[in-house]
Amino acid sequence: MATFYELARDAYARLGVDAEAAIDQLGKVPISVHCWQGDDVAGFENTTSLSGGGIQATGNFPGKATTIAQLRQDLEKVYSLLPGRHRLNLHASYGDFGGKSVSRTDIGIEHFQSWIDWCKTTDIGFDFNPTYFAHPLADDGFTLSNRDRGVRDFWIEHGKACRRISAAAGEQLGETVVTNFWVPDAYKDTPFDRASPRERLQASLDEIFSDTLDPKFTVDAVESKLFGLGAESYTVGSHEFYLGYAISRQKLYCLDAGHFHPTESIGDKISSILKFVPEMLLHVSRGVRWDSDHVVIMDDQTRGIMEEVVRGGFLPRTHIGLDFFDASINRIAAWVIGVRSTQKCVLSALLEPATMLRNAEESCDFTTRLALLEEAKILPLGAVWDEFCRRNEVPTGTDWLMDIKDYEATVLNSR
Ligand code: RNT
Ligand code: ZN
Repeated sequence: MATFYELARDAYARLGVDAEAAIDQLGKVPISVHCWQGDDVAGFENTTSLSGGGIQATGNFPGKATTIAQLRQDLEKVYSLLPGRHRLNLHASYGDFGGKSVSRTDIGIEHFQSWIDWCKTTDIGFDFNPTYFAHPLADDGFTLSNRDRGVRDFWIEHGKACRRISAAAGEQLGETVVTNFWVPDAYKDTPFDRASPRERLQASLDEIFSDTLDPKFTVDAVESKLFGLGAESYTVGSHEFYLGYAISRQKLYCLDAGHFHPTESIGDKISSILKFVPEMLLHVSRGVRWDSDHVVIMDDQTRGIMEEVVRGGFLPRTHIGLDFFDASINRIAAWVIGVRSTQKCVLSALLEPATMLRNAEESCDFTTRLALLEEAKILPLGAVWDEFCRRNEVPTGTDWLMDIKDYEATVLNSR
């Protein structure tokens, strides 16, 4: 008797889709798993400053990681439940500082060596982020665009230090590290002068990037934002600012799904952005009414993003990272749901009847196009997903949940 997967494979084949090829391709798409879901964006610096820029996890689910060892233990659990080889996306505030307080301008590869070693032994990739929040010098809401030269210099030094760490990590791992720059700089209320902070942000970024580093080891991304809590009226690093910056400096543009007007279609931006920048970083997130950073699910927005990436042939130029933080549910399950849902969206895009759709559109047969697009939504994606999990020797369906419930009872509840 044919298996579910074999029946599904045949159903796809009838629409000209090669399910085997989709499985192979999906296995080559790494997801950069964000460290900050594990501890509500706290980090290991023992700072008392607020996150700033509107990033704050809500909820108090028991058992959050409070040490590096616990965070690694949680991440290992996550990776063990994910099909494929993935990456770690680490913030600079998560360094291994050995209980010492190290200025963000003085961080070096030595503070991240244990993370890099851990990535090596667990066979995962590494990405990095300077931390421009949760610091006394970010408390007035401005970092790289601060009107105070001394404050700007501090944050410029931090950016430079982070890029050096990325380059060293990339060299050690033999893989390119993406360094993503996001700054919270913004005003709560309507500013009079919108231009000067942007001039200062541009100059600061130029200074940071003036150090030439080997792009084999690290590349830089810049992340735009519309607004945050307490930063409602004006964000220095807006979409237009960073799009212009990324194009003129040939940097990666980082598109965070929560950083636009709620009704804006993020997917639609991709083919335009990639016309003019070399590569793109995605922060896959889910805004509910605002940039709320809910756990990623298989929704229209995320599917639309992945469809655009796949249809345009942009996978080789797209780095996929996650950006959400929910402390109201089991944090490890949140990670697993977010990554697996992102992968399902990629798979669903890889399984579209692309040739038939393209032909219909080319011949102006929009009736067939609509019919096919509707049919594609109910094709047996789940059977292909389960097969992908099976081949990667990770749980299928919701079997991973039992594992996490067990981890919750034995590990999380005894923290
Ligand atoms: C904030 C940005 C940024 C952060 C992380 C922690 O709105 O999305 O990417 O979430 O750097
Ligand atoms: Zn983001």
